[in-house]
This record gives sequence, C-alpha cells and structure tokens, in this order.
Amino acid sequence: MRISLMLLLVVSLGCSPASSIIPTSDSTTKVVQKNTFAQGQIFQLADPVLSLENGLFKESTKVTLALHYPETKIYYTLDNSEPTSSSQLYDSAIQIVQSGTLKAKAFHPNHLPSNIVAVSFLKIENPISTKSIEVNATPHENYQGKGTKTLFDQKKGSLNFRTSEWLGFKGEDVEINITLENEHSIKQLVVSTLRDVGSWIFPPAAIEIWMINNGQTDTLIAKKEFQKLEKAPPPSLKYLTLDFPAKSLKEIKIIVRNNGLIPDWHDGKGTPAWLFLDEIILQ
Ligand SMILES: [Ca+2]
Repeated sequence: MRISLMLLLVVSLGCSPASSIIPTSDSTTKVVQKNTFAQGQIFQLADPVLSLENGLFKESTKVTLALHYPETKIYYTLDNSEPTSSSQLYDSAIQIVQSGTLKAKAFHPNHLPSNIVAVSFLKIENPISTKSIEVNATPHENYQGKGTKTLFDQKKGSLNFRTSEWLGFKGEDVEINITLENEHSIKQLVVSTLRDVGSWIFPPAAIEIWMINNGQTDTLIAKKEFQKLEKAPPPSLKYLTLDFPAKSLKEIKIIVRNNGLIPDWHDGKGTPAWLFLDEIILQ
C-alpha cells in the first residue's frame, strides 16, 4: 500500500514524465504520462473517446465511449456525480432520453484511472415556430456560420469553433429580436455557447430575456449573470439556462452580454473577449 501511494504521488507531481501512446478507436492517438520504476511501470490511462450523436434532440440521442486498451473498463454516471468503479459499467451505446450530463472515466487494474470526460445534452421539449429573427450584432468574417439560422436550426456545434455551426462575435453584446408565429407560453431560455478560454473564447457575462412592447419601453422578464473566470477551465460546450415564471409572449428580445475585456491573468489581457453561440432555445 505504501509503495502504491508513493507511485501515485510521483505521477501526480509529474516528475520526469516520458510519453507513451495508446491508440484509440478513431485512429488518432492519445498521449499518456509514464514513469518507469525498478518494480515496473505506472501510468495514467488516456481519456475515453466520447461521441455524442446530437447534443440537441427531440426524442432520444446516443453516447458512445471507447478506449481500446486491454483490461480497461469505462464507468459512467448520469446524475452529475464523479464516476467510480462502482458506477454504471459501459458496454454498448447509451440511449439518452432526457436532458442532462454524462460523465465517464476509464479504469485499469494496473494503471491510474483516466481523467473524467463529460458531455451535456438537451431535450427540446416544445419547439416554437418563429416568424422572424433579427440578430443585432455582426459576427466576425471568419465565424459567420450559416447566418442567423445557425442559432435556430436545432443543430449543436462541436468543440471545434471553426465549423459552420458557430457564430463568433468579438467584444460585442449580441441582441436577438424574435417574433413568434403565435403568442406562446414560455418559461425557459437556453443559450448554447462555447467556453474555450485558451482560444480567447469566454462565456457570456449575462443572458437576458425581454418582452417587446410595440413602441413602448421593453420589459425585462428575467436575467442571469455569470461569475468571471479566475483561471482557464478545459474547453466545454455549455447550455446556459434561464428559468422564469411562464409568460405568454409573441415579440421577444434576447441579450447575450459579452464578457468584456480579457482579465489580467490571461495572455490576451485587456483585449475584447470572443463570444461564440450555436443555438438559442425558447420553451
Ligand atoms: Ca445551431
């Protein structure tokens, strides 16, 4: 027990790590840390490869997990808890029928477990027909997606922000005016966004939903502010949810507030943060 503990500590401190490579199912490779000792090797497993069929779905979607290394087992949770070797064992594609987050972790009898990999998915309960949509902000010329419809096509972008599923805005608040086909009871706004701080893409500072009153002062229905980041978390796809008492609406304004200037702890300090959006959901 004492030897195992020592080995764990040495690995976690990263003393003289060398690289080892584990092949993965998609023919890419994952680099893992390896330390060699007189009594053998100990290294951390690569992260399982996680594939999500569609992050936005009406009926169901699927998640697959893979890590092709002998004797490896992958365990997962759907209740936001940290996976352990007592969690659900992965053996085939997981059918998802509700909104939530899946977390997975790989285990091996002789090696350190992998990091946790996680993905969130959102069930669209009650799609609403829109009559017109106007985005009052200009995406950067390199990140224009498929135009305004990018935000309402029920398709989710990946962590690769260079695809046509994303609109990228530099330093701007994004205001979106929506007119629905008919008045509709709405109780939730979801803003689907990307956090990739290493690429200077920050989460919004706040999201707001307003009722437009034909020529009169608009009325704020609900607002949620988000804490400023104090360090760079791993890249992640985010659904930012704003719940409020159900309200019957036809003309709506949504404001996604940019994070402002990049903070001092970041290499990009003092320049405008990027904001990336791929979907707006009202339900
Ligand atoms: Ca979309």
